Amino acid sequence: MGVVNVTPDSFSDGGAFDEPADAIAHGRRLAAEGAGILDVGGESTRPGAAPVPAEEELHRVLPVVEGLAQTVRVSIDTMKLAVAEAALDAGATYVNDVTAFRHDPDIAGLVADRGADCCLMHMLGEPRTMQRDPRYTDVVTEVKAFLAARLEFAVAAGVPEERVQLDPGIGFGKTLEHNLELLRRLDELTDLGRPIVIGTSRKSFLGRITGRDVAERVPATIATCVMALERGARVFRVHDVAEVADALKVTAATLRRDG
Ligand code: HH2
Repeated sequence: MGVVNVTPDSFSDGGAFDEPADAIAHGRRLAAEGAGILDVGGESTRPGAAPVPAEEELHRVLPVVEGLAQTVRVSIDTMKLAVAEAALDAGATYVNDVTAFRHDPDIAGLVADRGADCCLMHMLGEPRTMQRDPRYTDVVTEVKAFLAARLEFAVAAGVPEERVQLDPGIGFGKTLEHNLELLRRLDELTDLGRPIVIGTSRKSFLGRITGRDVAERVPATIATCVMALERGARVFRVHDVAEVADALKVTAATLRRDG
């Protein structure tokens, strides 16, 4: 899953693809590099990010979804019903909701009606405040129980289970230790029976360990993706598709030989 942020303030590529034509060209490049799906987002969820009104978010993402969906599978990264609906109308076929249908529970019915796929992600709190002293008794058990409950909610709203993917939400209301523990024990989430999505790309915990700035975190991102594949993750939400795709191909080929 390649990241196409159409935001002025995303933590790693904010402002890089403000013009629809630039974002479309970037998305096409990521698809050529091996992304099977492009995740288009118009609202940053970085810690402390300001919420964006639906009209502004729509204005940012719609031309990009339209421009990409003719040739590539497109996911809309949003927590808003109006944005999800317009993006599906414009050709997107997947809704990536970092609130797992809690912000706008009606997105579940929309996804069900349209036969779309979705990703439900764990987050403790909300982006504005989530990094203020997050606490868990056991982060993996709590994230797993949350994802099981949100899967149940989606299915009760009519979304077929096969359409749902689940994401532990690396960096969303988690300390460095919580992120590392989730990665180390990621295999425990595979009993949920749904594909696991993982988003570590260029995130700040990698900078904390390596001392690197955002643009220099590709090797660190690769290390996490390789470990996550080995522990059962199936979708990798990344900015640097070519580099990660090579690493995953080699990892997958090696694991196949093993088994
Ligand atoms: N991470 C970000 C945004 N959306 N969606 C899922 N499913 N999983 C993630 O880990 C995830 C996500 C944050 O990354 P980015 O889009 O690069 O930054 P920003 O939120 O600042 O736009």
